Amino acid sequence: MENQTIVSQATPFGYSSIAVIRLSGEHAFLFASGLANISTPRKHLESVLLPIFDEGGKRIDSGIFTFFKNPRSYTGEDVVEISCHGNPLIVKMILNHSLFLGARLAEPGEYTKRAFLNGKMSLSQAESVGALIASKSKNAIYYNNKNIEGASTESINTIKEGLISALSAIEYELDISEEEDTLHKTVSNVVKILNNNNLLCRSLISSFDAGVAYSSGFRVVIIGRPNVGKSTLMNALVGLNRSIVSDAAGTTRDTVTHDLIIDGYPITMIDTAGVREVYDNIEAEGVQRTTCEMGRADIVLSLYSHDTKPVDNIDVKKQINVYNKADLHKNKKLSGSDICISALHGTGLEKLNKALMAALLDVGSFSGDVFINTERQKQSVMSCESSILKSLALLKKENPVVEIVAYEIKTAIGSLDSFLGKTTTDDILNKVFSSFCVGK
Ligand SMILES: Nc1nc2c(ncn2[C@@H]2O[C@H](COP(=O)(O)OP(=O)(O)O)[C@@H](O)[C@H]2O)c(=O)[nH]1
Ligand SMILES: [Mg+2]
Repeated sequence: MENQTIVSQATPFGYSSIAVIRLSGEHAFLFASGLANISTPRKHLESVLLPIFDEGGKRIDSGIFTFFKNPRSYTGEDVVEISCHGNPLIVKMILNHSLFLGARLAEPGEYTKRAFLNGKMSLSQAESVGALIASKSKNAIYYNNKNIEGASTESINTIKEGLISALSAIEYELDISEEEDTLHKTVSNVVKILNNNNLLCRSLISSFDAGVAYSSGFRVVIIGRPNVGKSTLMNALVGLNRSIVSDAAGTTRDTVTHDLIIDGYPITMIDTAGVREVYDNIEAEGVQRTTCEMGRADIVLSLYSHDTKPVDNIDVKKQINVYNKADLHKNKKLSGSDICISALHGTGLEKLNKALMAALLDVGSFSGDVFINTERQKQSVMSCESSILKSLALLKKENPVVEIVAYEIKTAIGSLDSFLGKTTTDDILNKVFSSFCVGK
């Protein structure tokens, strides 16, 4: 039963001044009335303080009930939000009473899924709601809000309108016109439209890395031989005594992470056990974790010192070699872009931060103002672009087969529809919404 009334806590589990429980579906008003033991029907946007009872009729709390009449609610269905006291047991009792009345617990992302299915938002807008909740930087919050308001949906619709006009020009050619010179004119017109829309697709595709970087941040991993000063550098960069520093090799056995924000970008700094020969299973696991972190890293800081070399030949996106303990051996000649620091004394860290940001911004720089940030969205725009490029290649030929061009443009339009969620399969929808938290 897809439209069964659902219920769940909308706020995180735990003790707090208030907790919010949300009911959505055909019987939301009825069940809310059952919880409060009232019979009067409520109006849209009515907020009222009511007692709350358990299913045995015993009073357990009181709370503010806010009623949203369909379709003017988040999900497009009747919705009631109940703000009660933030006691997990009270919340559980209210949920139990709702289940007793006939509601069922909401699945992760089910409210937003219903909003999408009821036409309250496109699939990319729904994804932006998830991304907004997960945003780790101010910039991510700004642009996810733009997308919830429809920025990326609008860009996609602009491309779609262009493609539809190209398609109708071609179909007109196929249906009606039989004159050679109008074909020539149509082709040059369509090529212009396709080139323009290809640029728009490119811009969206290139926004992806920056979008992900703003949302989830960058992973910066510190590696190097034992005792080279990795943990000391970690502590100096995050400004905290986060990792244990010791002159005994093998002190850091696990990876230690810390989140910070540099220039608006969220950065997860990761101190590792480093790269070395191992003597026991725990150390082996530590080194294994280092390798795993290097695979996920956006930037690797490879630390070395007067008596060691940077760990090289690693398959990473970007690496900055950092010469540490410069206070001990000041006159070491460094190669090209290496940065010289003393993690212990804090010298050279500003230069290192600058180099780090320059490298990160190179990974994530994008000057546009509309971002896409899910792999699904990127794949849709990429397949649209690929169909546009195929159409353009066909139109370059002396006697283009316009039927095939029409087919390719239709395929491109189909890819945009899947971006918006108009032609998306249940499997993909389930995947999108299952990554949400329960209650959203
Ligand atoms: N003189 C000097 N000693 C350092 C510097 N950085 C770290 N050390 C020392 O090197 C030893 C190992 O440091 P640690 O950060 O634990 O190295 P890790 O094994 O790479 O994490 C400690 O005794 C640190 O105090 C530095 O810039 N100069
Ligand atoms: Mg260490």
